[in-house]
Amino acid sequence: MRVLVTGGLGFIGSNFILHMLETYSDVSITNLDLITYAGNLENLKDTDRHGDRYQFVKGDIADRNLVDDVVSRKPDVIVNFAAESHVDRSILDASQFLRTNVIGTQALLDCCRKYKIDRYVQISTDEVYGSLGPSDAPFTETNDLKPNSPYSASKASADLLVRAYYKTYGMDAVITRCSNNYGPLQFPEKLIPLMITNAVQDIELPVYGDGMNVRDWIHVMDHCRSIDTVMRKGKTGQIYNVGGSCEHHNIDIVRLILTKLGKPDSLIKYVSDRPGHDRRYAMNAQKLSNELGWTPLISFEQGIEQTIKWYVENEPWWRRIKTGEYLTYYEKWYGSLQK
Ligand code: NAD
Ligand code: TDX
Repeated sequence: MRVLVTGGLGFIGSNFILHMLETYSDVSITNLDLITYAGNLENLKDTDRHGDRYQFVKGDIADRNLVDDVVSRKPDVIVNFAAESHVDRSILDASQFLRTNVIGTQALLDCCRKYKIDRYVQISTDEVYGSLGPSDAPFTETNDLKPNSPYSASKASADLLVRAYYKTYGMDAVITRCSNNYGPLQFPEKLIPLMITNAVQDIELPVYGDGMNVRDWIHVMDHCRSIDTVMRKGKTGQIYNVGGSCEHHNIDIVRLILTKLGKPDSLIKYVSDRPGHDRRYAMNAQKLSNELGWTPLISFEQGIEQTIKWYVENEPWWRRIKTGEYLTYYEKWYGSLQK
């Protein structure tokens, strides 16, 4: 199987590529990635040992000519991870979110159609459904799309385009919508790696609002296995929710990280809330488990332990990232949240 992965230098894409190369000897991967601030060549330095089963192309999914050239090599399947993925950055400026997440998806879909690619997989998110109240049932695939941030609005727009290409042109396309991922190689702007690395650095841990927002956590390898399953066995035109059935309040996650690292709670700093902050996400992934037989394998206790250990052991990886562009962003965003 020849797979074109986009955005494979980011957190989930690079874990997915490593999973595919290590699990199957008959899979080859081309990775198209723009190397934005979130893309890191170091994430895939271990692909050397897979020889010509892994190939990298630097470029923008919104660059039609380039996408046409890459897709004309006729992969069997395209898996689109490439996106601007951080809600807070979308609040500061949504422009790049629309270009990559919407226009980029359209360019991929058009080329997929032109070259009659067998299958297109769109990696989407639980955030397209909006926010739940404390006693609401978890999201199912039939929930309305009610995105609340520029990021989630751009992801919902991409999902609607995928649906339209399936309906209008009969393209073979599937969508996965996953809850919050954590694990090795996650960019330290996201909650879990930010809190781990700030705690190691003995700098304050910024908690938005009252810290009582709820996220449904899943280990990145369980997410990668679900994508592999949907890519191979998913029914055309279908949407599959993916989740860990593992809801936690943000503040509990932050306290757990501090305890595991032997750091004091006094490092916690409550800051102003994220504008439009979704209160709760929870996913019902019954369709995926009943129809395709997927279930998550990694418990949160195991996964968070392994993740903290990974960041502690890979300090040079995140120290290099927490400089330059990242610092400019950090100061601008957290400066705007000081109470
Ligand atoms: P990430 O920000 O870590 O990585 C994104 C990757 O896409 C980077 O390598 C970046 O260089 C690349 N990229 C960005 N713009 C590009 C462009 N125009 N052309 C080519 N490459 C480009 O993101 P992630 O956390 O790995 O998320 C991957 C996908 O999964 C995204 O589509 C995201 O919406 C979705 N998702 C993420 C989560 C999560 O918890 N992180 C949960 C559900 C869904
Ligand atoms: O400094 C922080 N303080 C804080 O309290 C940060 C960065 C986050 N938070 C809160 C906001 C959220 O309630 O933690 C929660 C998680 O925040 P993020 O890590 O930014 O994730 P979230 O906004 O939930 O979105 C994530 O899950 C769905 C990913 O970033 C998306 O790409 C994915 O689609």
